[in-house]
Amino acid sequence: MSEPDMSDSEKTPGTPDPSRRDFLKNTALFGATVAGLGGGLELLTRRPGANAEGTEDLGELAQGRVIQPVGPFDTKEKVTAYRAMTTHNNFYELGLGKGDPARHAAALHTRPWTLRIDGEVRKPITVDIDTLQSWFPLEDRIYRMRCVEGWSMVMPWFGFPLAALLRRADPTGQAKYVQFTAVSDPKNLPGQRSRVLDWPYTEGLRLDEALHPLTFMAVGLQGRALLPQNGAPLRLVVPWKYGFKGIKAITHITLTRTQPPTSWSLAAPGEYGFYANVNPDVPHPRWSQATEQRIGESRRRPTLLFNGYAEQVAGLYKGMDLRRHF
Ligand SMILES: Nc1nc2c(c(=O)[nH]1)N[C@H]1C(S)=C(S)[C@@H](COP(=O)(O)O)O[C@H]1N2
Ligand SMILES: [Mo]
Repeated sequence: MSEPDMSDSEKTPGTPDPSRRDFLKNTALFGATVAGLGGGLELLTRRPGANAEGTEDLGELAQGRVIQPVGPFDTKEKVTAYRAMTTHNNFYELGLGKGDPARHAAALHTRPWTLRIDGEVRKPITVDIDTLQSWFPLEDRIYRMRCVEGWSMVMPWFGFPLAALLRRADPTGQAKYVQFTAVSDPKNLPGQRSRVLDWPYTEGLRLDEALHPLTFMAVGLQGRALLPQNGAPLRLVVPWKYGFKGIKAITHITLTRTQPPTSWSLAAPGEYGFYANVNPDVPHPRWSQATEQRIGESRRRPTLLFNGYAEQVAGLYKGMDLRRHF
């Protein structure tokens, strides 16, 4: 990964035209009321314009709905503009440039989609994505998101805690880690024809990290179905870690006894560790991590330990040398 191209932050648009608000109100879903109601996501994914191919005009539709910080984990910081969240992306399967994932969104075929959960579990799962979404009450989570390259956003995810899914598979006493694997479709995904990474993209967490209540599976963003560029139809969100841990387009989850390999630490072990906890005091070998560019802001801001979630997660790393386990 390279340092950010700051010209991208110039593309962040302002607030959408208020005259569109009523239209948006009438067509978009309100997550708080959807939570717990079966079929909510079905509506969400079938809403015209919110198709999985990402062919809609994002400028026109701008925002799905205004998400209010109501939950205990929600940040009250200003949510990043929807257009920026959906046009400034890292998703190497769809290309290396920040604008490539949105441009090549149609290359990611998100239906049909099957998720498999196996390994150290008593109840392996093979499930269609639409069925999976109906299993859980869906909730909003407004999280800070910090890329290892030095830029950040505030993103209003919609989905369910990973812990709820893992409990359903009933991990054995031997399970210590969780490995995630992303889509493999070299025929259609332009990035998978290049050798930048060893495909498919893979990531991992320690089981206690995976079960932490902050760890989230997103199926939506700002009240709308996740677009391909953001990792449709299912992506991981671990807000206290660098963004590359948040693997997109997941097809396989396997619980393991030993620490799984991860794409970026295989590609550059000296630069990207397994833990990847956001830490202003542990520089990347090629740049400082002390500050970050919040997309849409003019000035860099200080980076926070564990991306501001230290109170919730510092206990997971008690006694660990965070410089060694970067
Ligand atoms: N499958 C896959 N997941 C991925 C990536 C990728 O290249 N492939 N990039 C990661 C990186 S580096 C970041 S910063 C985040 C970006 O998420 P966003 O584009 O939704 O902001 O996705 C992560 N998940
Ligand atoms: Mo990233």
